[in-house]
Amino acid sequence: MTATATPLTTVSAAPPALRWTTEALVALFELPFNDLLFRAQQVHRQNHEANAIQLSTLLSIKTGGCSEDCGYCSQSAHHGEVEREALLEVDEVIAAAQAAKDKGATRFCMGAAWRGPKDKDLDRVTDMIEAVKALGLETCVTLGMLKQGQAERLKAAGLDYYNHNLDTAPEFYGQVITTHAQSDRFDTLGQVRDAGLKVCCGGIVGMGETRRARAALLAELANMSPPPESVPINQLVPMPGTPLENAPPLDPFEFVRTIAVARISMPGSMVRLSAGRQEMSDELQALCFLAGANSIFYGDKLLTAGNPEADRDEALFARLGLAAA
Ligand code: SAM
Ligand code: DTB
Ligand code: SF4
Repeated sequence: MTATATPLTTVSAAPPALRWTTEALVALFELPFNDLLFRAQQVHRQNHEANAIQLSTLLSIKTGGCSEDCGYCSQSAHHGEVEREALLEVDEVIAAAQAAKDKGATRFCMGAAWRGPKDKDLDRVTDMIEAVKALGLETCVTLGMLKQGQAERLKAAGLDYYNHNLDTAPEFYGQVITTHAQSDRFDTLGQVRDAGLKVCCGGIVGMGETRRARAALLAELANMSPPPESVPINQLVPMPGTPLENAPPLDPFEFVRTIAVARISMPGSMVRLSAGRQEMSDELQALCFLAGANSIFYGDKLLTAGNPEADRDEALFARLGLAAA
């Protein structure tokens, strides 16, 4: 196949939006590895500092017992095996955020195992956001699907980013999640945008999806108008007890290709090398940075899964001449 990968331009009110077809992104995936990485590096350097990495630290503020049946998630009541924990106290969150700041993180991301928050839950979450913001950190929350008015409440509390992933291609979504539809995710993303929040939206690879499905997910993300400011690319962490516990591992080069295609199709976005880093070698992570990843989750825990120790990341950054941004 010839690998032209030129985006289509839609006819609409100015400015014209760039649209990527799944086929164009499949063509990028099919380039020789070196050609793909060269293109990704060019786009990366035209749009970002070449050696800067943004650091976000995660905290699970409410763990387990979620009503949804996402096949990858340890926190689903349908199959998850993690110990449930009620919503944390604001003081516990402040302590964790201060520790993250002291280690060098610039953004603090709070995640809750909810289908969506109740208005009453948001009272405490907005207190958390105000307190974390007051420490001088950027704030991000991921709370599930939002109801009318909730995004505005989060914005008023000082929230910078809302994370809500599309997770996988539309054609694969129903094989992984049955308790909500991808269209529900778009509804929430629309509310987040309308409230003036920045969008963090990405997905998971390594769930047994095809290359075309990976390209279709990236096309959905790249065609959002505007594209998400932050795009987390998670490699499936196979969690015990979940339906995807035994998913066959993805070829590491295919993961690097996914990062490169995300970089090329979303030039201005921060692309985050997200879950799965603990299982990756330093060399594989270096290839991901070369492919255009310029953000990571930093700190020894994701939500329930492990993540590399800060010391290991600092040593890797020093060896690669990368600087925290
Ligand atoms: N409940 C909210 C939701 O689903 O949006 C927020 C928390 S949920 C755990 C946040 C994201 O974590 C999911 O959208 C998914 O992309 C990612 N995730 C969850 N489990 C994962 C796993 N085992 N491996 C990789 N990513 C995972
Ligand atoms: C995202 O895309 N990845 C993060 C964050 N957004 C909330 C979560 C990864 C979760 C990995 C599995 C776990 O820790 O349970
Ligand atoms: Fe619940 Fe989010 Fe896990 Fe799905 S990914 S089961 S919505 S916590």
